[in-house]
Amino acid sequence: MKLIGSNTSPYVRKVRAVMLEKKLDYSFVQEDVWAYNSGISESNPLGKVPCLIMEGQDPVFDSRVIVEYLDGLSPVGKLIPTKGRERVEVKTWEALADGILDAAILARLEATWPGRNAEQRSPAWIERQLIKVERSVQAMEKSIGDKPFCCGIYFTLADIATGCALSYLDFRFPELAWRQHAPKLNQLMIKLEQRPCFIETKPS
Ligand code: GSF
Repeated sequence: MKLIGSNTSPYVRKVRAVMLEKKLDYSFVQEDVWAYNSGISESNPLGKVPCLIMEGQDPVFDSRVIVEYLDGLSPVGKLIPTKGRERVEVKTWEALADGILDAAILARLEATWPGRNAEQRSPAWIERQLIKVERSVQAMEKSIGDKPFCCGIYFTLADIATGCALSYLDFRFPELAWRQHAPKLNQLMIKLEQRPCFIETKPS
């Protein structure tokens, strides 16, 4: 298996963390999707990473589809419950974590994408996205309560997705200081940061 991605993409990090938790072997092919000569669209017409390549099969994207596929490949370290309310809960946490990333990345691109000049950037749009981020972090804080992990006593994909999203905020939006406003999530994050799947995928 070949994973096309980058060290700094939080969606790619989620997939790499799942690979590590499930002890799956893969080769990591780094791709700068923002480079003018990027070849990513040959594998993913959306021009995005992560993208999973397996010989003789169509490429697989996006990160949610990839992690679901990987989790089904082996019973080792099951991360997504197979059915029922537990499954919906894990997938909803993942949707919220990915949604934080979608909003944060839209805000960042609005502020920094070199294809726009200063007059074309919209502070109102950036604010709209950052409100979503803050509201969602608060929703997570409320939802985790005193549970050791996002969905209860077991480590799941919800924790990986949440950890990747919160760590991205540390990396790109330190000024949001989310840890000060979400002490329970901070406790979770401290625990997650000690796991090899987070240590080995830290953005550089
Ligand atoms: C999002 C992937 C994505 O936006 C997923 O895989 O979960 N829903 C998708 N990837 C970014 C890299 S990053 O910001 O993490 C990407 O490839 N962007 C290139 C572009 O042209 O938007």
